[in-house]
Amino acid sequence: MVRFAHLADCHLGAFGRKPTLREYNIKAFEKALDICISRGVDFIIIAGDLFHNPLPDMDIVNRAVKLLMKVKNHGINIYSVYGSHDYNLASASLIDVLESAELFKNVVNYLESDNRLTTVQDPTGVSITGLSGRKNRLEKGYYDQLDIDVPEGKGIFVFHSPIAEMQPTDIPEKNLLPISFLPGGYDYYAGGHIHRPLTDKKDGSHVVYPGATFGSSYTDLERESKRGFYIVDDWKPEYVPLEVCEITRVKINAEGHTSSELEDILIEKGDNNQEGDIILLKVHGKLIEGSPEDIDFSRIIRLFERGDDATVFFNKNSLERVTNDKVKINEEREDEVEKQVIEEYGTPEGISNDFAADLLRVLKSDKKEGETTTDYENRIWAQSYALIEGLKEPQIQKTGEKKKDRKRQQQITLGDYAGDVN
Ligand SMILES: [Mn+2]
Repeated sequence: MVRFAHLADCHLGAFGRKPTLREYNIKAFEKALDICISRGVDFIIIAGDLFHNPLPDMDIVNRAVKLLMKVKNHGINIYSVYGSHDYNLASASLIDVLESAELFKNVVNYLESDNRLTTVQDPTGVSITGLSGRKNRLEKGYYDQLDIDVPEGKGIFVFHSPIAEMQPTDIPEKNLLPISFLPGGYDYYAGGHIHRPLTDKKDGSHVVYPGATFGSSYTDLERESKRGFYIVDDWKPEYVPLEVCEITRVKINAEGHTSSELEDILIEKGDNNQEGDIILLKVHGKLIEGSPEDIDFSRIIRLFERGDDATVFFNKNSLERVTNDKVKINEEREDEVEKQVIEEYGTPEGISNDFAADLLRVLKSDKKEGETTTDYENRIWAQSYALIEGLKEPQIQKTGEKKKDRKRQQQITLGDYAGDVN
């Protein structure tokens, strides 16, 4: 009777800007491997995205190598495919280095010349093969014309792609693969990529996503309630939850309150809250008077942090200011409408209406076709700063230092919400 573990989407090194979360993430991985050892699994499958980046921090690499070494010393083999995050087109990924060190085996043996996929055999006799996930679903072409040696004995197919029939509707994803793309004849399909535990069947065999061991983004923490992996005993998958910290959601509705009332509510909540290692603090709704800018949010975040006891993710994206219904719009062209609204509301001292209109134009520009998120963010920053430099405001001008600091802070905020890709 074969017993194996199926993990995916560990994203080691994720939350690079929040050290406590990066630590929870690797702790979850460590816990998973410890459970695998204590449950006496024959082998472990990691279905992609072991690391968050192809070339992670050496500190994370060092930790991961020690953990993988521990598993190897217990005589447990690890089999893996690339995820969309650990694939590096330009050069070798860390995954390749770890494979060379025989810490695990990449099961993808794909001969591009004849689209042939061969298998690796574990000492238990189980055959394992698979295909890696690629950014933008580039792997789809491989599935299209796959020629595969279906194993005679028991076999596992490992993949890192979203299956259309299983993709949850609340997780946005493009380029899904139909379940029919998976080659037939296997006893278990070990999936990765979707950060939520899901099971389905293909020709009577289980098709499984274990979800993330911890998660890799703010969205994962907020949207997903389950973190863990599967242990498959005699081909029956059993979900093993991983709990390394307490995640607390605090949701505050600003509806019907003034900005100063909202500030009092938040201070009281922050003062009294004793729960949570991670706090997802969300403020939403429409103020009846005042503006979000009146509120000292950094003080409130510090209260929720209780010294260094908790890590706070603060989201006020859906908090709305009081709107002034009196602006009458006579224009039809978008830029004219904006110009009129800016004139009506006015701008802070030292900021001209033209500057406000120019900055608005830069900030709302869309990502261009083929532009990466990083390039897009860099372009918006460069254009915004070019405008700000042009202001010639003394307090902005003198500040090489301050500017850098501000940029860093902004990037932290962006980083928390950007890159919510699986
Ligand atoms: Mn992933």
